Amino acid sequence: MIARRFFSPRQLAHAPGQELHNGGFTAYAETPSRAAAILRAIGGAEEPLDRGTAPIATVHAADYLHFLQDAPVLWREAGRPGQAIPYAFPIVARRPLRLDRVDALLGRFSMDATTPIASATWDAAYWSAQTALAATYAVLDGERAAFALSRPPGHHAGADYCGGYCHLNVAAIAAQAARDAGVERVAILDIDYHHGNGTQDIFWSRPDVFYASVHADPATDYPFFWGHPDEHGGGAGEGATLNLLLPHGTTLDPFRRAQAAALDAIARFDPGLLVVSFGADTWRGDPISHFALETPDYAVLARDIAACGWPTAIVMEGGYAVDALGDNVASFLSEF
Ligand code: SP5
Ligand code: ZN
Repeated sequence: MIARRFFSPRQLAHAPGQELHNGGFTAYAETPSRAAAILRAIGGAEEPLDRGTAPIATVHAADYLHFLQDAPVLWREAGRPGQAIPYAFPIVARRPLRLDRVDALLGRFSMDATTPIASATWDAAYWSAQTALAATYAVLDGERAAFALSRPPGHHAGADYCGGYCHLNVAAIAAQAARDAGVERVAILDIDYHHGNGTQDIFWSRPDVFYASVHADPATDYPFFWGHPDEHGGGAGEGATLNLLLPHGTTLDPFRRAQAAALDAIARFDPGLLVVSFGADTWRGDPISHFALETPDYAVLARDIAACGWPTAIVMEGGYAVDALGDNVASFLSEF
Protein backbone atom coordinates (compact mmCIF):
# COMPACT_ATOMS: atom_id res chain seq x y z
CA MET A 1 0.00 0.00 0.00
CA ILE A 2 1.20 3.48 -0.87
CA ALA A 3 2.87 5.02 2.21
CA ARG A 4 1.42 8.57 2.23
CA ARG A 5 -2.38 8.99 1.95
CA PHE A 6 -4.30 12.16 2.78
CA PHE A 7 -7.89 12.87 3.81
CA SER A 8 -9.73 15.27 6.12
CA PRO A 9 -13.07 14.34 7.75
CA ARG A 10 -14.22 17.87 6.81
CA GLN A 11 -14.60 16.59 3.23
CA LEU A 12 -17.59 14.49 4.31
CA ALA A 13 -19.92 17.42 5.05
CA HIS A 14 -20.77 18.02 1.36
CA ALA A 15 -23.74 15.66 0.91
CA PRO A 16 -26.26 16.78 -1.76
CA GLY A 17 -29.49 14.77 -1.75
CA GLN A 18 -30.46 14.74 -5.40
CA GLU A 19 -29.26 15.25 -8.94
CA LEU A 20 -31.00 15.83 -12.24
CA HIS A 21 -30.97 12.59 -14.24
CA ASN A 22 -32.94 11.72 -17.41
CA GLY A 23 -35.46 14.47 -16.74
CA GLY A 24 -36.15 13.75 -13.07
CA PHE A 25 -34.34 13.80 -9.76
CA THR A 26 -32.47 10.73 -8.50
CA ALA A 27 -30.16 10.09 -5.54
CA TYR A 28 -26.86 11.96 -5.83
CA ALA A 29 -24.13 9.55 -6.98
CA GLU A 30 -21.14 11.37 -5.47
CA THR A 31 -21.79 10.52 -1.81
CA PRO A 32 -19.67 10.89 1.35
CA SER A 33 -19.95 7.09 1.74
CA ARG A 34 -17.56 6.85 -1.25
CA ALA A 35 -14.80 8.45 0.82
CA ALA A 36 -15.64 6.34 3.87
CA ALA A 37 -15.41 3.14 1.79
CA ILE A 38 -12.04 4.12 0.33
CA LEU A 39 -10.70 5.12 3.72
CA ARG A 40 -11.62 1.73 5.21
CA ALA A 41 -10.03 -0.20 2.35
CA ILE A 42 -6.72 1.69 2.42
CA GLY A 43 -6.36 1.60 6.21
CA GLY A 44 -6.87 5.28 7.00
CA ALA A 45 -5.07 8.46 5.96
CA GLU A 46 -3.17 11.45 7.38
CA GLU A 47 -4.87 14.83 7.71
CA PRO A 48 -3.41 17.38 5.30
CA LEU A 49 -1.84 20.65 6.43
CA ASP A 50 -3.84 23.79 5.72
CA ARG A 51 -1.96 25.60 2.94
CA GLY A 52 -4.64 28.30 2.59
CA THR A 53 -6.46 29.64 -0.47
CA ALA A 54 -3.37 30.98 -2.29
CA PRO A 55 -2.55 27.72 -4.15
CA ILE A 56 -6.26 27.37 -5.06
CA ALA A 57 -6.38 30.95 -6.37
CA THR A 58 -3.48 30.26 -8.77
CA VAL A 59 -5.86 27.98 -10.71
CA HIS A 60 -9.36 29.38 -10.07
CA ALA A 61 -10.76 32.88 -10.73
CA ALA A 62 -11.33 35.08 -7.67
CA ASP A 63 -15.00 35.78 -8.55
CA TYR A 64 -15.64 32.04 -8.90
CA LEU A 65 -14.13 31.30 -5.47
CA HIS A 66 -16.32 34.01 -3.93
CA PHE A 67 -19.36 32.58 -5.70
CA LEU A 68 -18.79 29.07 -4.25
CA GLN A 69 -18.80 30.57 -0.76
CA ASP A 70 -21.67 33.02 -1.35
CA ALA A 71 -24.10 30.86 -3.38
CA PRO A 72 -25.62 28.92 -0.45
CA VAL A 73 -26.17 32.19 1.45
CA LEU A 74 -27.84 33.87 -1.55
CA TRP A 75 -29.93 30.73 -2.13
CA ARG A 76 -31.24 30.83 1.44
CA GLU A 77 -31.85 34.58 1.20
CA ALA A 78 -33.94 33.89 -1.91
CA GLY A 79 -36.10 31.66 0.29
CA ARG A 80 -35.05 28.40 -1.38
CA PRO A 81 -34.85 25.01 0.36
CA GLY A 82 -32.08 22.43 -0.15
CA GLN A 83 -28.95 23.00 -2.23
CA ALA A 84 -28.38 25.64 -4.88
CA ILE A 85 -28.85 24.26 -8.43
CA PRO A 86 -28.62 26.26 -11.69
CA TYR A 87 -31.13 26.10 -14.49
CA ALA A 88 -30.23 28.84 -16.99
CA PHE A 89 -26.84 29.13 -18.69
CA PRO A 90 -25.31 32.09 -20.58
CA ILE A 91 -24.11 30.02 -23.54
CA VAL A 92 -25.38 32.21 -26.39
CA ALA A 93 -23.93 35.73 -26.76
CA ARG A 94 -22.28 35.48 -23.39
CA ARG A 95 -20.68 38.70 -22.26
CA PRO A 96 -19.50 40.14 -18.96
CA LEU A 97 -22.45 41.35 -16.88
CA ARG A 98 -22.76 42.51 -13.31
CA LEU A 99 -24.91 39.66 -12.02
CA ASP A 100 -26.44 39.52 -8.58
CA ARG A 101 -29.44 37.18 -8.73
CA VAL A 102 -28.47 33.73 -7.42
CA ASP A 103 -29.89 31.90 -10.44
CA ALA A 104 -27.86 34.12 -12.78
CA LEU A 105 -24.69 33.50 -10.79
CA LEU A 106 -25.34 29.73 -10.71
CA GLY A 107 -25.68 29.66 -14.50
CA ARG A 108 -22.62 31.86 -15.00
CA PHE A 109 -20.37 29.64 -12.85
CA SER A 110 -21.70 26.15 -13.72
CA MET A 111 -21.40 23.92 -16.80
CA ASP A 112 -24.27 21.62 -15.84
CA ALA A 113 -27.19 21.20 -13.43
CA THR A 114 -25.79 18.12 -11.64
CA THR A 115 -23.43 19.89 -9.25
CA PRO A 116 -25.35 21.34 -6.29
CA ILE A 117 -23.79 23.82 -3.87
CA ALA A 118 -24.73 23.67 -0.18
CA SER A 119 -23.37 25.54 2.81
CA ALA A 120 -20.92 22.67 3.48
CA THR A 121 -19.66 22.53 -0.11
CA TRP A 122 -16.93 25.15 0.09
CA ASP A 123 -15.30 23.66 3.18
CA ALA A 124 -15.41 20.11 1.76
CA ALA A 125 -13.99 21.21 -1.61
CA TYR A 126 -11.34 23.34 0.13
CA TRP A 127 -10.10 20.35 2.15
CA SER A 128 -10.29 18.11 -0.91
CA ALA A 129 -7.88 20.56 -2.57
CA GLN A 130 -5.68 20.52 0.54
CA THR A 131 -5.32 16.70 0.24
CA ALA A 132 -4.09 17.16 -3.34
CA LEU A 133 -1.57 19.76 -2.18
CA ALA A 134 -0.42 17.48 0.67
CA ALA A 135 0.16 14.58 -1.74
CA THR A 136 2.03 16.88 -4.14
CA TYR A 137 4.29 18.26 -1.42
CA ALA A 138 4.97 14.74 -0.06
CA VAL A 139 6.24 13.82 -3.53
CA LEU A 140 8.20 17.06 -3.90
CA ASP A 141 9.82 16.24 -0.55
CA GLY A 142 11.07 12.93 -1.92
CA GLU A 143 8.22 10.43 -1.53
CA ARG A 144 8.03 8.17 -4.62
CA ALA A 145 4.22 8.46 -4.76
CA ALA A 146 1.36 9.77 -2.60
CA PHE A 147 -2.44 9.58 -2.68
CA ALA A 148 -5.02 12.30 -2.11
CA LEU A 149 -8.49 10.99 -1.24
CA SER A 150 -9.82 14.11 -2.93
CA ARG A 151 -13.57 13.99 -2.53
CA PRO A 152 -15.47 15.93 -3.84
CA PRO A 153 -13.56 15.27 -7.09
CA GLY A 154 -12.15 17.92 -9.43
CA HIS A 155 -11.51 17.20 -13.11
CA HIS A 156 -14.76 18.63 -14.52
CA ALA A 157 -14.24 22.00 -12.76
CA GLY A 158 -12.64 24.75 -14.86
CA ALA A 159 -10.97 27.95 -13.75
CA ASP A 160 -14.38 29.62 -13.34
CA TYR A 161 -17.00 26.89 -13.41
CA CYS A 162 -18.20 23.83 -11.52
CA GLY A 163 -19.77 20.73 -13.04
CA GLY A 164 -19.79 16.93 -12.98
CA TYR A 165 -19.81 16.77 -9.16
CA CYS A 166 -16.61 18.91 -9.14
CA HIS A 167 -16.01 22.36 -7.62
CA LEU A 168 -12.25 22.81 -7.28
CA ASN A 169 -9.94 21.14 -9.80
CA VAL A 170 -7.68 19.24 -7.42
CA ALA A 171 -5.47 17.77 -10.18
CA ALA A 172 -4.87 21.24 -11.64
CA ILE A 173 -4.16 22.67 -8.19
CA ALA A 174 -1.63 19.86 -7.61
CA ALA A 175 0.03 20.36 -11.01
CA GLN A 176 0.24 24.14 -10.60
CA ALA A 177 1.68 23.77 -7.08
CA ALA A 178 4.44 21.56 -8.51
CA ARG A 179 5.15 24.16 -11.21
CA ASP A 180 5.29 26.91 -8.60
CA ALA A 181 7.69 24.79 -6.52
CA GLY A 182 10.07 24.74 -9.49
CA VAL A 183 9.16 21.58 -11.42
CA GLU A 184 9.58 22.74 -15.04
CA ARG A 185 7.29 20.24 -16.75
CA VAL A 186 4.33 18.51 -15.11
CA ALA A 187 2.15 15.85 -16.76
CA ILE A 188 -1.41 14.87 -15.85
CA LEU A 189 -2.66 11.39 -16.73
CA ASP A 190 -6.47 11.24 -16.42
CA ILE A 191 -7.89 7.69 -16.33
CA ASP A 192 -11.36 8.45 -14.97
CA TYR A 193 -14.17 7.10 -17.21
CA HIS A 194 -15.11 10.67 -18.16
CA HIS A 195 -13.01 13.27 -19.96
CA GLY A 196 -11.52 15.85 -17.59
CA ASN A 197 -12.82 18.90 -19.40
CA GLY A 198 -11.91 21.29 -16.59
CA THR A 199 -8.29 20.16 -16.46
CA GLN A 200 -8.05 20.37 -20.26
CA ASP A 201 -9.51 23.90 -20.29
CA ILE A 202 -7.21 25.13 -17.49
CA PHE A 203 -4.02 23.99 -19.25
CA TRP A 204 -5.21 24.31 -22.88
CA SER A 205 -2.66 27.02 -23.80
CA ARG A 206 0.12 25.84 -21.49
CA PRO A 207 3.26 24.20 -22.90
CA ASP A 208 4.54 23.36 -19.39
CA VAL A 209 1.64 21.09 -18.30
CA PHE A 210 0.85 18.08 -20.50
CA TYR A 211 -2.70 16.70 -20.21
CA ALA A 212 -3.43 13.15 -21.42
CA SER A 213 -6.84 11.54 -20.92
CA VAL A 214 -8.22 8.05 -21.61
CA HIS A 215 -12.02 8.16 -21.54
CA ALA A 216 -15.39 7.19 -22.95
CA ASP A 217 -16.17 8.74 -26.35
CA PRO A 218 -17.86 12.12 -25.77
CA ALA A 219 -20.08 11.32 -28.75
CA THR A 220 -21.89 8.92 -26.39
CA ASP A 221 -20.92 10.12 -22.92
CA TYR A 222 -20.74 13.09 -20.59
CA PRO A 223 -19.22 15.71 -20.85
CA PHE A 224 -20.16 15.60 -24.60
CA PHE A 225 -18.63 18.96 -25.59
CA TRP A 226 -14.99 18.17 -24.72
CA GLY A 227 -12.57 15.27 -25.08
CA HIS A 228 -12.85 14.72 -28.83
CA PRO A 229 -9.77 13.31 -30.59
CA ASP A 230 -9.04 16.51 -32.54
CA GLU A 231 -8.50 18.54 -29.33
CA HIS A 232 -4.71 18.96 -29.01
CA GLY A 233 -4.34 22.21 -27.07
CA GLY A 234 -4.02 25.72 -28.48
CA GLY A 235 -1.50 28.55 -28.86
CA ALA A 236 1.67 27.82 -26.90
CA GLY A 237 -0.06 24.68 -25.61
CA GLU A 238 -0.58 23.17 -29.07
CA GLY A 239 0.37 19.48 -28.82
CA ALA A 240 0.32 19.37 -25.00
CA THR A 241 -3.21 17.89 -24.81
CA LEU A 242 -3.96 14.29 -25.85
CA ASN A 243 -7.40 12.62 -25.91
CA LEU A 244 -7.71 8.85 -26.31
CA LEU A 245 -11.27 7.52 -26.69
CA LEU A 246 -12.62 4.06 -25.93
CA PRO A 247 -16.03 2.46 -26.63
CA HIS A 248 -18.60 1.06 -24.21
CA GLY A 249 -17.64 -2.39 -22.94
CA THR A 250 -13.89 -1.66 -22.88
CA THR A 251 -11.90 -4.31 -20.95
CA LEU A 252 -8.33 -4.28 -19.60
CA ASP A 253 -6.39 -4.96 -22.82
CA PRO A 254 -7.66 -2.04 -24.91
CA PHE A 255 -7.63 0.24 -21.87
CA ARG A 256 -4.05 -0.76 -21.13
CA ARG A 257 -3.01 -0.08 -24.75
CA ALA A 258 -4.59 3.39 -24.65
CA GLN A 259 -2.90 4.15 -21.34
CA ALA A 260 0.43 2.97 -22.83
CA ALA A 261 -0.02 5.44 -25.69
CA ALA A 262 -0.68 8.21 -23.15
CA LEU A 263 2.41 7.20 -21.15
CA ASP A 264 4.55 7.19 -24.35
CA ALA A 265 3.44 10.75 -25.11
CA ILE A 266 4.12 11.79 -21.53
CA ALA A 267 7.59 10.17 -21.70
CA ARG A 268 8.40 12.26 -24.78
CA PHE A 269 7.31 15.35 -22.80
CA ASP A 270 9.74 14.26 -20.02
CA PRO A 271 7.90 15.49 -16.89
CA GLY A 272 9.53 16.09 -13.53
CA LEU A 273 6.31 15.05 -11.80
CA LEU A 274 3.16 13.13 -12.75
CA VAL A 275 -0.33 13.82 -11.42
CA VAL A 276 -2.75 10.91 -11.93
CA SER A 277 -6.47 11.73 -11.99
CA PHE A 278 -7.70 8.31 -10.96
CA GLY A 279 -11.34 7.29 -11.37
CA ALA A 280 -12.73 3.85 -10.56
CA ASP A 281 -15.89 4.51 -12.61
CA THR A 282 -14.22 2.36 -15.30
CA TRP A 283 -15.17 -0.70 -13.18
CA ARG A 284 -17.60 -3.12 -14.84
CA GLY A 285 -20.37 -2.57 -12.27
CA ASP A 286 -20.27 1.21 -12.08
CA PRO A 287 -23.86 2.51 -11.98
CA ILE A 288 -23.32 5.51 -14.29
CA SER A 289 -20.58 4.24 -16.65
CA HIS A 290 -20.04 1.58 -19.34
CA PHE A 291 -16.51 0.14 -19.25
CA ALA A 292 -15.73 -3.37 -17.99
CA LEU A 293 -12.52 -3.29 -15.90
CA GLU A 294 -12.16 -5.84 -13.08
CA THR A 295 -10.76 -5.08 -9.64
CA PRO A 296 -7.33 -6.74 -10.25
CA ASP A 297 -6.98 -4.75 -13.52
CA TYR A 298 -6.30 -1.58 -11.52
CA ALA A 299 -3.08 -3.12 -10.16
CA VAL A 300 -1.97 -3.87 -13.74
CA LEU A 301 -2.64 -0.28 -14.84
CA ALA A 302 -0.85 1.05 -11.75
CA ARG A 303 2.20 -1.15 -12.40
CA ASP A 304 2.49 0.25 -15.94
CA ILE A 305 2.39 3.81 -14.56
CA ALA A 306 4.80 3.10 -11.70
CA ALA A 307 7.27 1.48 -14.14
CA CYS A 308 7.74 4.89 -15.81
CA GLY A 309 9.52 6.06 -12.66
CA TRP A 310 8.14 9.60 -12.37
CA PRO A 311 7.41 11.01 -8.90
CA THR A 312 3.65 10.59 -8.80
CA ALA A 313 0.82 12.35 -6.95
CA ILE A 314 -2.48 10.44 -7.34
CA VAL A 315 -5.77 12.28 -6.84
CA MET A 316 -9.21 10.66 -6.62
CA GLU A 317 -11.86 11.50 -9.23
CA GLY A 318 -14.96 9.31 -9.89
CA GLY A 319 -16.16 5.80 -9.03
CA TYR A 320 -19.76 5.26 -7.89
CA ALA A 321 -20.15 1.54 -7.10
CA VAL A 322 -19.61 2.19 -3.41
CA ASP A 323 -19.45 -1.50 -2.40
CA ALA A 324 -16.55 -2.17 -4.79
CA LEU A 325 -14.89 1.23 -4.65
CA GLY A 326 -12.58 0.53 -1.69
CA ASP A 327 -11.20 -2.65 -3.26
CA ASN A 328 -10.73 -0.96 -6.64
CA VAL A 329 -8.80 1.97 -5.16
CA ALA A 330 -6.74 -0.34 -2.91
CA SER A 331 -5.89 -2.49 -5.96
CA PHE A 332 -4.60 0.58 -7.81
CA LEU A 333 -2.63 1.95 -4.85
CA SER A 334 -1.05 -1.44 -4.01
CA GLU A 335 1.48 -0.98 -6.83
CA PHE A 336 2.93 2.35 -5.69
C1 SP5 B 1 -15.97 13.03 -11.39
C2 SP5 B 1 -16.97 12.29 -12.22
O1 SP5 B 1 -16.81 11.09 -12.46
N1 SP5 B 1 -18.05 12.97 -12.62
C3 SP5 B 1 -19.05 12.32 -13.41
C4 SP5 B 1 -20.17 13.23 -13.73
C5 SP5 B 1 -21.19 12.51 -14.59
N2 SP5 B 1 -22.41 13.25 -14.62
C6 SP5 B 1 -23.40 12.85 -15.55
C7 SP5 B 1 -23.82 11.44 -15.38
C8 SP5 B 1 -25.29 11.28 -15.52
C9 SP5 B 1 -25.74 10.05 -14.81
N3 SP5 B 1 -26.58 10.35 -13.67
C10 SP5 B 1 -26.66 9.25 -12.75
C11 SP5 B 1 -27.59 9.52 -11.61
C12 SP5 B 1 -27.41 8.53 -10.54
N4 SP5 B 1 -28.25 8.78 -9.44
ZN1 ZN C 1 -15.91 10.03 -13.94
